[in-house]
Amino acid sequence: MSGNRTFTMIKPDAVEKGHIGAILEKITAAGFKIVAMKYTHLSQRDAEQFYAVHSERPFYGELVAFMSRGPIVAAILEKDNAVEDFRVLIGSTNPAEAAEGTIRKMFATDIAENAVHGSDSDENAVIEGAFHFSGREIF
Ligand code: YYY
Ligand code: MG
Repeated sequence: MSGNRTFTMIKPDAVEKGHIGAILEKITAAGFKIVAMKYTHLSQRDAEQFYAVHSERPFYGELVAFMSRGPIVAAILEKDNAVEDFRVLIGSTNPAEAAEGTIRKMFATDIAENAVHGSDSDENAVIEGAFHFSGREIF
């Protein structure tokens, strides 16, 4: 996974609201190929580990509780310039500031429950993909 892949999750709020299909449609219509995907549920411990980089931030406890409250879709996506292009497709962390037509603008609840995750670097895309998928699950 180098340069042309990113990692995403459809978060519990968007799953609860029935947006899985619409979000996957936006992702594939934007030219991303799904190379790995699963419907799964993070334990509290999983969420703590995945977001360990934010452990000192004031929202960490809420973030962990939110991300472990229900099932998610995890996926690895492939496209040229995947990390940067996917961040553009999802929009700003705060949906109130996200551009029209972005996934967060369309489907997010608020800054804490913002519908989707997108890796912020090629290095983190590899780490986050490996957190969820074994080599045999990536095609
Ligand atoms: O990469 P991105 O998801 O856009 O934002 P991060 O700054 O990495 O924060 C991760 C996650 O934490 C964010 O998607 C929602 C939550 N969060 C929050 O609840 N409140 C904030 N002020 C900032 C982030
Ligand atoms: Mg981030």
